[in-house]
Amino acid sequence: MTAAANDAATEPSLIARREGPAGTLLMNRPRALNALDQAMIDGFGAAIEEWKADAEVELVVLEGAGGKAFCAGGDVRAMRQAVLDGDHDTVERFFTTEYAVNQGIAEFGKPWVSLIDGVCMGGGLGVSVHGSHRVVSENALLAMPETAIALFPDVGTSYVLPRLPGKLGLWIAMTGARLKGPEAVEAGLATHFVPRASLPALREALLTGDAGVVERFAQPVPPGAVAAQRPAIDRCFGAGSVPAIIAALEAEGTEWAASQLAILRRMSPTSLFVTHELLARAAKMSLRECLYTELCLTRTVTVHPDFAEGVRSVLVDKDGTARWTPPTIEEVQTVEPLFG
Ligand code: QUE
Repeated sequence: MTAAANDAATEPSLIARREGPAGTLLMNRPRALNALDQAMIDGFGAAIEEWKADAEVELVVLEGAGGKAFCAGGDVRAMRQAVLDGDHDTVERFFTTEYAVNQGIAEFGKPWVSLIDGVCMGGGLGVSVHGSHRVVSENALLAMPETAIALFPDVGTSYVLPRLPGKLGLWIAMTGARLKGPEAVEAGLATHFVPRASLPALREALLTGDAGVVERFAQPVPPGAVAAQRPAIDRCFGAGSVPAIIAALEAEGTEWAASQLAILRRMSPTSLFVTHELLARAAKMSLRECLYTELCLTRTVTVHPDFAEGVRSVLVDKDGTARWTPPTIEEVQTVEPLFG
């Protein structure tokens, strides 16, 4: 089985293979940091359906091509263009099928082993974090940076993030904090740390069909930056509302708090409120309910002017000067209607 064709129509953008008892998936759009396009999503859906039912497939190994990225997210540039073109069917199809893949991975029932060696953001977390094994190297960089483009933590991370220790998840969701491999293990987003140099040997060992080999390659992670900031993160991000978090960070008076304030002031104000409310609701919901809530939000949030403007400023013009509507946290009234 192979997946759908990529832009160049030469190699598929998701390469699916059977290698003995393993199903292997290679995300293969290295020039776009393996960002997920519709063809890749469709390829994931087909592989999950086929391999879940095939008793000869004992596990799945997922990797990113090109040595730089695991997967930078979804093809949000294409989504922005579809929104501007009024092509809402394309947007609806993308998120519906992407979230079905996230649910399918959670329900796969066999080891789903992601080898994360490079950037893993947004949709990249969606195709890894619901699986059983999230292996990270020292080269891994994990983040949910959606508030920078006026989205929100989706792909089922609204389920995952509130279940991390303390207020780590809300901090990650609001600030888009980038966690290095060991920090991601510390936070609970990743499960195993394996040095990059050992990944080819780990991959080879996984092709025996035994996911238990991961334990033999994994190295302990010393408590680091995340543990050091935990008390301040919990204190400030547990304040109960976006304005209260801002006030708590201002009261903190540390260099760390000042840097977090500067980051939050650059994000879409509306998106910060949506994210805070979503994670509060999601803490009490199943993954399926979270994905449904996320899908409802995509329908309203992608037509809010901040989405096209955020993608423009971060990924199209790359000027980093988004003009948000409303422009400040203080001017946000309510985000309740966006939840439908
Ligand atoms: C926030 C995001 C994304 C992002 C940057 C953000 C995102 C995403 C990409 C991305 C990066 C490189 C690519 C590409 C997309 O960047 O979701 O096609 O080549 O997919 O600050 O949410």
